[in-house]
Amino acid sequence: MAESAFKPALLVVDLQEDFCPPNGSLAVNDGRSIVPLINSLLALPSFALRVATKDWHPASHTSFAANHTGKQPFVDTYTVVNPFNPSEQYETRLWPVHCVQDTPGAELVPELDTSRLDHVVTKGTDERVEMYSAFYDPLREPRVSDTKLAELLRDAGITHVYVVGLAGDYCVRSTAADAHAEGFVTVVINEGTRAVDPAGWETCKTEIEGTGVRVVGKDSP
Ligand code: VGL
Ligand code: ZN
Repeated sequence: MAESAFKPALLVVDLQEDFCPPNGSLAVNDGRSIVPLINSLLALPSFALRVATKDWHPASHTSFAANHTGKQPFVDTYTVVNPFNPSEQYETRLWPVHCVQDTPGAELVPELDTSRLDHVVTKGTDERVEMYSAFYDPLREPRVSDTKLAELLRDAGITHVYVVGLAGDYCVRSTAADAHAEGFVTVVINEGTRAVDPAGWETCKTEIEGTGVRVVGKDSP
């Protein structure tokens, strides 16, 4: 019988200063506490590929409340419109200014063992569209931005993708959903992530599992 292939990649999502206490503009509760576990994972010989992503916005990015008159971060939403197809639209949450390209807040946290990384992928670089997923933005008709992460993983022969980083309920969730949709067996490591909305994390995990992604951790082996 043919052995089933197992060539895993580790994806470290947006482990950047602006998502971490104490100074991050969009600090996720306890966000920095996941770094030791992630460094241990990065050191495992098991992974065939180790990729980090960086949220990497121009100052003019449409997801910043400050770029919409009278709108409040965390509270208000706005409509993203596909620049190539104005009939494709969706509502999404507005954020404080964060991860502006080439600013200290956009740096990977210094504790992260970046020497283990094979690639760093930047995302959210198009000012016109929100992009939580490390693969592409949610606009599909036609697609607006694509990091080519799927090709990177496929070219390396990756079969399984393990996702950690920030934030569990936004970029980790969207990245994992797209990894699964791209045909990779996809696993989110519960202890390797933290949520913007911790009270909603249990529900969010159930929703993530509903997309075909597994969430594993000490309490759910
Ligand atoms: C993220 C909100 C805005 C994330 C990025 O990395 O989860 N969340 N931009
Ligand atoms: Zn962002």
